[in-house]
Amino acid sequence: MSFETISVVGLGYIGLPTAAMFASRKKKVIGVDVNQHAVDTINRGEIHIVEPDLDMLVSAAVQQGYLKAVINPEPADAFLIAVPTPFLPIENEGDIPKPDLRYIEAASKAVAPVLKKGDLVILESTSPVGATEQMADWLSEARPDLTFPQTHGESADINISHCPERVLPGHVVTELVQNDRVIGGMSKRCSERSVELYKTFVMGECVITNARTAEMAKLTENSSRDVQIAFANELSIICDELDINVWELISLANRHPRVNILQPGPGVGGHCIAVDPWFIVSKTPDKAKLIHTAREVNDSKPYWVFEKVRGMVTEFLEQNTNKSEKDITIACYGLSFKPDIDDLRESPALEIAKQISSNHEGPVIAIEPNIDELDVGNIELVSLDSSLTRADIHVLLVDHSQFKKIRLNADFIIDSKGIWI
Ligand code: SAJ
Repeated sequence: MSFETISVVGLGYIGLPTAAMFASRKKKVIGVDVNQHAVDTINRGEIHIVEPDLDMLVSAAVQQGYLKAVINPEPADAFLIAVPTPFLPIENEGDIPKPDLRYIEAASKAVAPVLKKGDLVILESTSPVGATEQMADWLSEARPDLTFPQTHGESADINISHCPERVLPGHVVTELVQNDRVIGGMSKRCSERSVELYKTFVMGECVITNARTAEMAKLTENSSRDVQIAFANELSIICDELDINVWELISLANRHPRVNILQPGPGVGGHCIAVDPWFIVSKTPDKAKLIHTAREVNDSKPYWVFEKVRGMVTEFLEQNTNKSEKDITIACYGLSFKPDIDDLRESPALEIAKQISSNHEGPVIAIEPNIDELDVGNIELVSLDSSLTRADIHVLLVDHSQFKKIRLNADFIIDSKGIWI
């Protein structure tokens, strides 16, 4: 049976581009979101998130009548669940963060009433191992009149798979089409139907496995990156103590044909790499030692940078005995979680700027070329030219392309990305 109508539940950074992509291939797409503002914005042909080229895709899809957004699910042939999987609130400091599956549960319960025999349900949200089976149980509890793969295998009425998204923010539109796709069906038939669905727009290979392996594959990709960045961050701290330029060191080591070290920075931000490894650690806490340590190394890096700034304030005062801390202006260059984006959520740079602002007695200014306003503590958003003349201490936190174009000649610089030293 082919897929005439496709429903995407959760119209965020993954769901909306995916919905628009199916619509661009002339499929009827029903996007579902609990956020009325998002629904209204999309139905006007506009977007509520920042992602290159997505505005044109959504505008065309809505105008041509292939995409509409609604609050409550409607019948469709396939349902893709792309809702957030954050952490549960941490009760005690040092506790291992645990995944919060409430959005998947809510989406399953919302979709269940409109399911019919022959439908395909795909979990796209990054999830701990076992979440797809859990989703299948929620669906089957809500619809005892239908059969599901956990009890009926190949002959089930409803097919269920986990097909994790793996696209890089800022490159979503191209990566959705070009990346290979991991397809983890709960049965062979679930996988085959999922491949058929994704082949609507995916040019990369759709590689079949089971649901648990697909869940672990996504977590492994992001954990691998986290562990590698932790190695670079640990090296940067070691090199600082040994008076070695870590960026020169890494570029030398990377000349070895089998070495490829990533870049140190102020810490790891975003909603994926700093979160997903915990899904492995919380499931197997006694076994996931390296992954756990990498998280701790990366999470502690912003505080290390902050301590370096405090040390530089002391040094400045030792060299300028006529001044007090109140006279020192500190400039933070970059606040987003990675270069050339406007996303400040889960940003180590923003965390460092906040720490500086709440501990420093003098003015704190920030230069963030990708945003127009800032409402954080008493940090003043200024232009690059203004900061270059006003600041006494320059703290580079994000390697935005605008910052790479200049050479800063100043006595007091902390460069967490190695572009000015
Ligand atoms: N970072 C470093 N050093 C590096 C590379 C990155 O400190 O050498 C930092 C960045 O500054 C940022 C953080 O790591 O704070 C994460 O940035 P990122 O570009 O590595 O990744 P994300 O979070 O934007 O997207 C990742 C991608 N995963 C992998 O590359 C394995 C993407 O493909 C996933 O789809 C996405 O997570 C996701 O949604 O899970």
